[in-house]
Amino acid sequence: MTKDKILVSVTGWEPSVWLDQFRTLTDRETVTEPDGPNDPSIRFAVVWKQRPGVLSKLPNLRAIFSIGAGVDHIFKDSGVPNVPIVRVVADDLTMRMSEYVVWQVLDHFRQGRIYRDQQNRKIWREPYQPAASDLVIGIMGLGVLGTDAGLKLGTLGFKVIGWSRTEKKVDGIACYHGEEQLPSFVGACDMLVVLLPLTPATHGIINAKLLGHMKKSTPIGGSVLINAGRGLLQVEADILAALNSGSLMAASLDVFQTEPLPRDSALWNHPRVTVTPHAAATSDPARLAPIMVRQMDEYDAGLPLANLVDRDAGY
Ligand code: NDP
Ligand code: OXD
Repeated sequence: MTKDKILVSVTGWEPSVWLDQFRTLTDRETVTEPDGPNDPSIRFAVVWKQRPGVLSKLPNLRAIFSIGAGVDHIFKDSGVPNVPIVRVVADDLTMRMSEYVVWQVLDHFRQGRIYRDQQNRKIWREPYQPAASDLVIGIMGLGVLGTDAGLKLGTLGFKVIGWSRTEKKVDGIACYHGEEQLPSFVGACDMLVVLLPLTPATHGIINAKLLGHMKKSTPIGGSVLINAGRGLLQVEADILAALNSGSLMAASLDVFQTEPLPRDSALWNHPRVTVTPHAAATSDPARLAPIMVRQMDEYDAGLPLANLVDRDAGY
């Protein structure tokens, strides 16, 4: 009898970093390709931008695990079978994202750009510094990551508001929801932090129209955009136009329409843009593989899977 297998299809990753973890955690065989079409022994797939079609003919596939919190990478492949899809919800990932958000918010709030420029020019001057409670930080996407980041910003004294698809109640965060409330939500923010998933409904949502709702003047001078959700949420030409017209003061972008960010993108050298290479919250195999194996074991024992993706909503 052949052993049950885990298929690992992770474009952009060195597969061995995942395979090595699974091999220490489970007796299931771990492979990077099925043993021919219709391989009956593959029970679970662990994926990041899986090879297109690789999942389509696996008769005994029980569930797909995304190694990221986002699952848009899975749906780029039209051959995804109708089995449960589990996404990452893990304290480690959440903490990393909250660190990124707090880091960027504090850098803009505490005038990091101005101080770096002053130091380069040996200028000793203290710019006006408002209090955290003077600023409204808006979290666009009040899910697992957005809620944690928002609550942590709240403990630092910022006023925090959030926007989601469905109505929510979160202590300490004033909640908005739905398309209708989007303009008033954006209009109330001094900094906008985007932690939305990429779905047909959110594709290109950070565009000239949305940026046009942002405040022209804020306690730190102007509005700030921070996007660590997905690059295709944003229209980069519109962000550059808003930065250049002054209607957006600064931006921190971790994700881009095309990744890696093309060398000729004007975002690289823009003096008011901070670029990080889709690194806000990395998926650490040593921390995430044990969670996946536990879920596989529980599912095989008849327990339900947690953190399932709603295919209709796309996240
Ligand atoms: P969740 O699914 O927990 O939260 C998503 C949030 O977005 C929810 O509040 C949801 O609303 C809201 N949302 C979805 N669609 C819409 C819509 N059409 N209108 C308004 N709100 C909407 O996801 P996570 O918080 O775990 O992750 C968010 C995203 O962060 C991931 O999808 C991924 O793209 C990105 N990410 C980026 C990383 C990086 O390193 N840059 C690392 C990890 C994740 P509702 O609450 O009503 O469902
Ligand atoms: C994710 C990511 O979705 O790393 O987790 O982008």
